[in-house]
Amino acid sequence: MKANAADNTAPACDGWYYGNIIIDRDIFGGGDHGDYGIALCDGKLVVGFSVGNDDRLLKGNRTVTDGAWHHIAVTRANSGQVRLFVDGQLDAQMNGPSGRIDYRLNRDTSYPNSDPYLVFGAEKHDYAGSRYYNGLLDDVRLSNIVRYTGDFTPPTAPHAADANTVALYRFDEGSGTSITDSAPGSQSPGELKPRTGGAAQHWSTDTPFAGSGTPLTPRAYLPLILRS
Ligand SMILES: [Ca+2]
Ligand SMILES: [Ca+2]
Repeated sequence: MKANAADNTAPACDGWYYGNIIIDRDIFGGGDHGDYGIALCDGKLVVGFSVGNDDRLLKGNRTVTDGAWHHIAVTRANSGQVRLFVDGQLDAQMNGPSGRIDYRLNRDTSYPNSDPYLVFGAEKHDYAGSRYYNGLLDDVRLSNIVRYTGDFTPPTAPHAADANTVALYRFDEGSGTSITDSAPGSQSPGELKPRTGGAAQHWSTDTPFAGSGTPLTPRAYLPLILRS
């Protein structure tokens, strides 16, 4: 991620949904298996996750809205342990509710156009007063293992699409509204939902990796389920 403080002005918060939202995997109302989100509050990352009515928030310590690229990693184990790493350094950790927080496939929902989706750079329901992340994202990887348990050297090249990668968004398209999933099987392609004015404003040539293509100023809807 790369963001400026002046573009992300949410104050300190006690819920990720009050921040400048980077990743929104909310379910309208109670979380079913669970729901989660990542946002910026007072220039720091917050990671929220809930199982049933147990709603928790991990608050980061480092200010990341300094206009520089940062490698961000969030891990969650089935035990409920959550860790946040900024540039390979442990920034915050906590133990929360255990159990799965993924989307329960084929569940009944009154919100089929939002509940099943992983949304980047927006509050998925466009809730009145909500704030969206206003910055760059590149090379977003979702994995089915805990990648990091301690400090690590952040990658200097795009993430590998290995067997534990369940979705990988390179954002190398550079134009248009189709978002490729570079994970094996490419099961979760996304769609850019541009603001008024069109898709071009969401693309940038700025990237943390030399020669790795184009990151996205995000406002994309990325499904984590296959749509028939
Ligand atoms: Ca919810
Ligand atoms: Ca890229």
